Amino acid sequence: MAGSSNVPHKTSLPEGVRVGTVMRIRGVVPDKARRFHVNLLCSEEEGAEAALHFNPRMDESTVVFNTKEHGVWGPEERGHGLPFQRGQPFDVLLIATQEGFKAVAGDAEIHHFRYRIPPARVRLLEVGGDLQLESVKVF
Ligand code: 9QG
Repeated sequence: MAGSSNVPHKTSLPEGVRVGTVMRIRGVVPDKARRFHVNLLCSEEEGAEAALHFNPRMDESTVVFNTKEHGVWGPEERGHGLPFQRGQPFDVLLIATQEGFKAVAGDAEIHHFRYRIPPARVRLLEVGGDLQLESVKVF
C-alpha cells in the first residue's frame, strides 16, 4: 500500500562487508508507511541468512534489529527512539565496525548491533517495505 515501485532494491556485495564498510541509504518515508527494512543477506538465494535485518517500524515507534539463521529469527534488539517520520526524508548509515553494525540516522546513533554472523559472509544488500528509495551507496 504505502510501498513504492522502486523497491525491493538489491545491491550485490560480491566481496562481502569488511570493517570500515559504510552503507548509506537515503529515502522518504511515505505518509501511510508502516515498516520498511534493509537486509544484509548471506546469499542471493531465496531464504538466505540475514546478518542484519534493520527494520524501522512507524507502527511501533521503534527500530528493530535482528538476524535470521536457518530460517529462524533471533532475539530482537531495539534502537533508541525513532529517527524516521512519515512524510519525511531520511539518511541512514550502516557502518561495519570491529564489533558490529552501527546504525546512524541524521546525527543520531540508533544502535550498535553486535555481529552474530561474520560480516564477510554478506553478499546482498536488500531494501524493501514502505519507503520511497532515493539512493543506496556502499563505500
Ligand atoms: O515479527 O519480526 C524481526 O525480528 C517479525 C516480523 C518480520 C521481522 C522480524 O514479521 O518481518 O521484522 O521478513 C519479515 O517477515 C519481516 C519483514 C516477529
